[in-house]
Amino acid sequence: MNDILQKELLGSGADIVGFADLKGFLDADIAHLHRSVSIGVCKNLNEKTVQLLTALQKKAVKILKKEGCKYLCIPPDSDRIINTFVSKLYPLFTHKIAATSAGIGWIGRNGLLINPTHGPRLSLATVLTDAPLKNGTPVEACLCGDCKMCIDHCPSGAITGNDWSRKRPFVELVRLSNCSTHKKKSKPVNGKPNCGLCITICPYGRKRYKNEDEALFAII
Ligand code: B12
Repeated sequence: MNDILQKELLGSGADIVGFADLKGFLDADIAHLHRSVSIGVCKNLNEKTVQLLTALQKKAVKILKKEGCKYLCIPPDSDRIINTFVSKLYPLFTHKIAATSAGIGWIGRNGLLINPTHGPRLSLATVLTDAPLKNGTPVEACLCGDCKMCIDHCPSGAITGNDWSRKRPFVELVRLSNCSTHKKKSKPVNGKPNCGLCITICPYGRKRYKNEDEALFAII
């Protein structure tokens, strides 16, 4: 079933698809759905991207349903769908757990999933299921090496410099109050607070800007 899902999702706009077994990492009420399909699109997280990810989840569900499998779609994001049943689902599960477990990437110093090709530019969604999927190989540790660009350029000093690993997955990477306070002060995008410098500056997957100076010049 991996191949069918992969072909359908990649052919419908996904940039990456991965599979994992999350046995032992899920709350009791969803523990029976311990296989995951991670879907990534290399696009900024905005309403259009959320729509695309939701459509891709529906494509996956169609295939899983046809095979008689159970499923649960974890919504891509939270605040764009306030007061719906779906908005209550996102805290159940964070997409990064499925993505690192599927081998899609590691958690970088900027707190984001980093894929070698797309860098931190993937927006993510997950479908949990009981389907008999083959798993990818989990990524065990941060592969940012000596790079400190996101630490040096974060305008709110939010990035702690700690390294993520599967053994210490919840070590503090980003001081969330610094990040949120700065985002509220910065120029809104589509009416929402935004920053994203820790994405733009990351050398992994940086296509638009050739180097650090060019990326910074575009932001300031
Ligand atoms: C709430 C939220 C926020 C909050 C708080 C973030 C937080 N860390 O708590 C705020 C508003 C600050 C925020 C900011 C941003 N967010 Co946000 N956010 C979310 C949301 C809705 C829930 C995250 C959550 O519950 N976090 C709780 C903490 C504990 O978990 P976590 O940091 O997400 O992930 C940890 C675990 O997954 C763990 N882990 C990883 N692998 C494994 C494996 C195992 C076995 C285990 C046990 C654990 C583990 O390591 C991670 C780091 O500690 C998710 C969507 C979702 N459901 O995942 C998007 C999400 C995390 N956000 C996202 C994005 C893009 C952003 C912004 C870039 C938006 C912007 N343009 O500014 C910034 C990034 C700031 C930064 N550098 O972190 C993307 C990240 C994509 C990526 N490539 O990583 C997500 C996944 C949304 C999406 N659908 O793509 N966000």
